Amino acid sequence: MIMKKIDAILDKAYNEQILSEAEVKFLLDLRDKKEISALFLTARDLRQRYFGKKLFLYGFVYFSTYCRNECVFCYYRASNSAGRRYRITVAQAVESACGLADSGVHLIDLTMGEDSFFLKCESGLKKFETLVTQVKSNTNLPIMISPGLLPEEYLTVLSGAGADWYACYQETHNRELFSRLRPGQDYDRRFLAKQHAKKIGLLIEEGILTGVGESGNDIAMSMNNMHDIGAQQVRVMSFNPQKGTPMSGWFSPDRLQELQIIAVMRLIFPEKLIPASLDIDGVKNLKKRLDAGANVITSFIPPFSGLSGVSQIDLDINEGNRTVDGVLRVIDESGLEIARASEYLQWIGTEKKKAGKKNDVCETVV
Ligand code: SAM
Ligand code: MD0
Ligand code: SF4
Repeated sequence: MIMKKIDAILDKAYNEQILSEAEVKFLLDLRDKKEISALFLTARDLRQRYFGKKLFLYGFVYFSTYCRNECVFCYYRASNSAGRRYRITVAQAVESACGLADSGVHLIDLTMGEDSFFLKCESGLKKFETLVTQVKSNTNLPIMISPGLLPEEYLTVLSGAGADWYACYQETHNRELFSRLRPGQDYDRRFLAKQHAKKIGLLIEEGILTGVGESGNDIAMSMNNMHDIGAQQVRVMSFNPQKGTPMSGWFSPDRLQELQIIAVMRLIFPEKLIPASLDIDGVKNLKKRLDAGANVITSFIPPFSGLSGVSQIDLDINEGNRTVDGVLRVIDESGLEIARASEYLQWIGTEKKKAGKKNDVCETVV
């Protein structure tokens, strides 16, 4: 009986019909192994339809770990004296990014805490702009920026400097939970920044955390919001408790929850990018994330570069497991292969064109 219901919903998803909120919640609530396997299989089928066996890889350069914010889940929140702080130079960022480019990644993700050094004044913007220009011209790769909330002027300048993506995760689309997770931050400003980025031609990534007190309803609501904002990349990360933070005593959730969210995202957004992040468990569980339908591996970090992760500050980095060579076996075991650089460029080129056309239509209507 229940298998019939599951099959009906999965058939609907396979035929790319819109799933209702109740159906999304039903899939997220599955607990039986066989039933969950059916969900993952459909997710892989849909990934195959749009991406074949091809996987994209993202290098991660956390260039400043200083932050003015107090997100309760984050190791780098301003008041965490345990937090490992550094701000690298443009030359150091270029060196790490070039190493990542040589290793075969398709994109460089330039990430920082909300560091006042870059956000405070005109000279900060100039430095950020130089960083983007230099990393782009030296690696010849697409660039994602993940600097937290940025004013519109910054987005315009950094897009002009060559940034292709703006990543800024809401974490949840439940406003009350947002204000507990990101105290003192404005829900709307964070969401509007992404909308603005999209309007000026940047690709955007939206994301949620799981294991932070969200309900099934909240997750379903996030899927709707991700759909409405038209994010080209959508992610979920399992919460990892961090030393010295208000959530240090919380548990990290069972990974099945994240895997089911990845799979449901694939059903709802079959043609979008969905990461399997090395920043949650290192290389462990990477295969499970790929088996659930992810098609990007993120958070490659060069060993002994002094650079940190976010949720796992050092796990697997110096062991070389967060390198392209370190994950080859898993990619192979998953029956997948690394896409050519030109295939990634083609994907983002097509998405930018689609977004440009939609923006044109919106402007005509307005
Ligand atoms: N400072 C920028 C910002 O907050 O948008 C960029 C940093 S971004 C890499 C930080 C993201 O990592 C958060 O948005 C959150 O989704 C994730 N993250 C941070 N701390 C985490 C934790 N303890 N467990 C899991 N994910 C975490
Ligand atoms: C990751 N550590 O991909 C990175 C980071 C920011 N755009 C991404 C959270 O997991
Ligand atoms: Fe700062 Fe980003 Fe961490 Fe929040 S998640 S404390 S904005 S680095």
